[in-house]
Amino acid sequence: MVIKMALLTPEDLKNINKQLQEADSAVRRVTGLDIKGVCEAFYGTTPCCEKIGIVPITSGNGIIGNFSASLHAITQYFGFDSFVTGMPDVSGYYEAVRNKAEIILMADDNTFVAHNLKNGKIANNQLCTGTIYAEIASRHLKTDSKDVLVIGLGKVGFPGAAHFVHSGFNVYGYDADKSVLEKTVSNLGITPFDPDKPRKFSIIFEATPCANTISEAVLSENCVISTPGIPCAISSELRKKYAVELVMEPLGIGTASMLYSVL
Ligand code: NAI
Ligand code: PYL
Ligand code: MG
Repeated sequence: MVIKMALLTPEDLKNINKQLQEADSAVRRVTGLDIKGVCEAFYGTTPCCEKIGIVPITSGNGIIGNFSASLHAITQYFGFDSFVTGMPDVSGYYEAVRNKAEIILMADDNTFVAHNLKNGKIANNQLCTGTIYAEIASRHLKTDSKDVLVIGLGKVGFPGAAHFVHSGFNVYGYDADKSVLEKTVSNLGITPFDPDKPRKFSIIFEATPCANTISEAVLSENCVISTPGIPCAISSELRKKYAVELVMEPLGIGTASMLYSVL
């Protein structure tokens, strides 16, 4: 069975440096640490001049404009030495290893990996993205509440929900697919959230490929919404009305999480 993944567009990745800087500021306001700081604290690792080879992959839907260039910009932003190979696919992989890459970054339509060739560790983007966005939200400095709403329990949302559970949060979960919700309730022991009986949350995590999945009824003033989901889960009107602190960025936070996890 082929598992389909929501694909980025070149448009999503426009001005990636600016998007990263804004996300870094939001993460600092929420947690007191920047993205790097959260990754270092969570994984207990620090980079040590690792060289990263980024390999464009042409299979399936093929090259996404700005994807490799964005990974180059992201890895440089976090202080890594990195390069994009001239050739794609297996030839690119060969080129990366010949040019002394220690970590390989590459993605097809279903799987985006970071593979550390020195220590053998390998990271998956969906797992690392869900985990780090949950970790950021769980560090929200301005709330004592241990209740969190998770919307979207798929490949990114499930590990996010699992991370909240393992960190001692009371997790309320919702997925538009009833069978996914039931499976997650049974696997993680979370509480199913009923949109017809809403309540307010100060921490919300969202991982769906849909817009406007967060209704006004669940928002509290100054709540944190940590969301890798694209497009944005909340309208700009609601965001302003409730002074929502939004942590959202299309590629860099998840990539940082992958890299720190394989160091
Ligand atoms: P997935 O397809 O595995 O899971 C999405 C889940 O959302 C599904 O279970 C689906 O039933 C549910 N869903 C859809 N519409 C919903 C709605 N209106 N309300 C509640 N649940 C709804 O997708 P995956 O891989 O978990 O990705 C989720 C999103 O995260 C996508 O937009 C993807 O592009 C994005 N993503 C972002 C990354 C980043 O670094 N910012 C990294 C990886 C993925
Ligand atoms: C990693 C992202 C986050 C959301 N969706 C995921 C996605 O778009 N994956 C596909 C990546 C394909 C890259 C393409 C290239 O340009 O090398 N094969
Ligand atoms: Mg990201």
